[in-house]
Amino acid sequence: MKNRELASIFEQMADLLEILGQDPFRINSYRKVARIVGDLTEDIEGLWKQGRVGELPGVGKNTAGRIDEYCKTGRITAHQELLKQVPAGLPELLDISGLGPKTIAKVWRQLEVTSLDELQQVIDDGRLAELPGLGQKKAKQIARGIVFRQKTAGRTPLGIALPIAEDLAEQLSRIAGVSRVEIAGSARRRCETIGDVDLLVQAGQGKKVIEAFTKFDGISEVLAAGTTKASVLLKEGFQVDVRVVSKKSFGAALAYFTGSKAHNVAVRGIAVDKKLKLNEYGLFKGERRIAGADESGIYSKLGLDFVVPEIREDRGEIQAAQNGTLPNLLEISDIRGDLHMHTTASDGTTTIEELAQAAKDMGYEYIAVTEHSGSSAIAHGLNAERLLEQIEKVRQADIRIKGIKILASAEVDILADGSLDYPPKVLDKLDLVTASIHSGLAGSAQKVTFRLLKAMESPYVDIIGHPTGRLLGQREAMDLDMAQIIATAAERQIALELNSHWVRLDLKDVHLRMAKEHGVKIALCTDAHSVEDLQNIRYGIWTARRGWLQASDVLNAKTAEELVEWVNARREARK
Ligand code: DGT
Ligand code: CA
Ligand code: CA
Ligand code: ZN
Repeated sequence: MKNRELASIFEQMADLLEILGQDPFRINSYRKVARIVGDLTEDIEGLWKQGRVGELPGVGKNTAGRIDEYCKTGRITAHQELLKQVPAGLPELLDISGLGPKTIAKVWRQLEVTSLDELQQVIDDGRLAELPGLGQKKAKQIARGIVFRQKTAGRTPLGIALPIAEDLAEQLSRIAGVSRVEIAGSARRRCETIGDVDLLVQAGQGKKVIEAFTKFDGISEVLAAGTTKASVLLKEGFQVDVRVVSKKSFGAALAYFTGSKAHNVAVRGIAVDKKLKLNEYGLFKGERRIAGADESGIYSKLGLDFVVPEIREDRGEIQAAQNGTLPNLLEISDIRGDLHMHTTASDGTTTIEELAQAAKDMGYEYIAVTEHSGSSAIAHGLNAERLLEQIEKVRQADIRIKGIKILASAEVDILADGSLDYPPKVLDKLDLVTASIHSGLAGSAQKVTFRLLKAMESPYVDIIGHPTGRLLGQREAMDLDMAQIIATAAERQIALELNSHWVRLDLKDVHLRMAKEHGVKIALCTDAHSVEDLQNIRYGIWTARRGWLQASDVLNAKTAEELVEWVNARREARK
């Protein structure tokens, strides 16, 4: 689907217009189009072929013409023209968190900054901080944004890379002579971000597979192509490595290229201890191959229980596999409901009914509807009065829709001083309360940790939403004292969220494992803003497994009855 690329072109046009100080009306209209195209569940090219682009809300004649040009030629002239009006090094500055178009315009006009290097210079010599309206604090934030950008550059979120990898694997499997295709590498381990995608193909004739593969749509450059392997660059900007292997070595190659490298090294050490040799072709005793066609044969010949890809990180899994103590990891079927979702009442695009129906179709027993609270003005957060109306709507929907329990909940803002955005008597009307920080995330460790700890003192808070506030590749996690947060959550029996949207995955794997070890319950929620978003739960499941979570560690693996009991235990303590 081209939707994402088209959306980012419109987004960049809006940013460029803003840098150039042009018409706010046009800027807003481009941003709106970007959002609409980005949220679209249908393929924009498909709509275009059917002549239906004009039906999209907010798309006038002008915009429809630009979309038409893009679908025909892959580019938009107006976009190219705008790019010519700013120095070539400016657009990449937009990717730095804490640096928006208005500030970029300032540093360009007033300090003649035209590139990342020059931006770093004016930070270092203090001139950035001296700009009117900037200051030390903002300059520091931008400096951190640059470091963050450099750290994450070149890695793609799993939620972007995996659907593309799955599509490529599907196309590969349709090539004549191909009998098996697997995604390997970090994508198979379901890491939160992917350096490159590794695909493994089982086929007799490597050359033909490679020839067919390098002609796939969506490849912008063939970096290398031989008789058994190829590396290509996709238009999305990341690399894909394909390797063709024989049937008798497929399992050994899959194990090798799944990694992680640290896991492989440790497993090879066990082979050596047993006077065996392990490589990407098989497990060998002298010259004889004793395993290699499948991964399970290799683990079992080494005296290990099978280790699922998500935990192959050399974080204790090998010892557990030797001792027969590997955890029985969480599965999608363990999840009985989703406790974080937004409707049109705040910033979602769907209704309570649609969400409930979709959740029911997924086999869930319950959902909790959680709008934003008043201080999240951009997200149309609800003041107390509107929340009471929304609770009434939830109650009515719950009666109308059979077969699923709909809980009245809210995602309440944690304010600057750590207090909650609704008074106790309003919170008391909710079945469940999630509290989240949405502002001031760049504060010092002391400040942000204090805010969360303060919020956890409230007897009304059941879950802390997206605890660190990070957005993969866009915004750094809050500088929290995680050990203290986890200790307090354990003491007060408050659950921490694993926000399962692939751009958040917050908490992340290692923190989940810490939380589990301290007996803290984790709530796996999608933070859905549309019906489709409910499917993001799969990213949460994988991340939970990477954190060694079992069903017993998960709040929403409880039955509806058990969940209510869990909440009520805290309510009792309030009295
Ligand atoms: P990425 O691409 O950075 O997200 O991470 P991976 O894990 O996919 O790493 P990649 O693509 O460099 O290599 C794929 C797998 O191949 C890796 O997980 C383990 C294996 N591998 C690569 N290089 C080595 C190596 O030098 N030694 C061993 N034992 N395994 C390696
Ligand atoms: Ca890789
Ligand atoms: Ca690779
Ligand atoms: Zn939120």
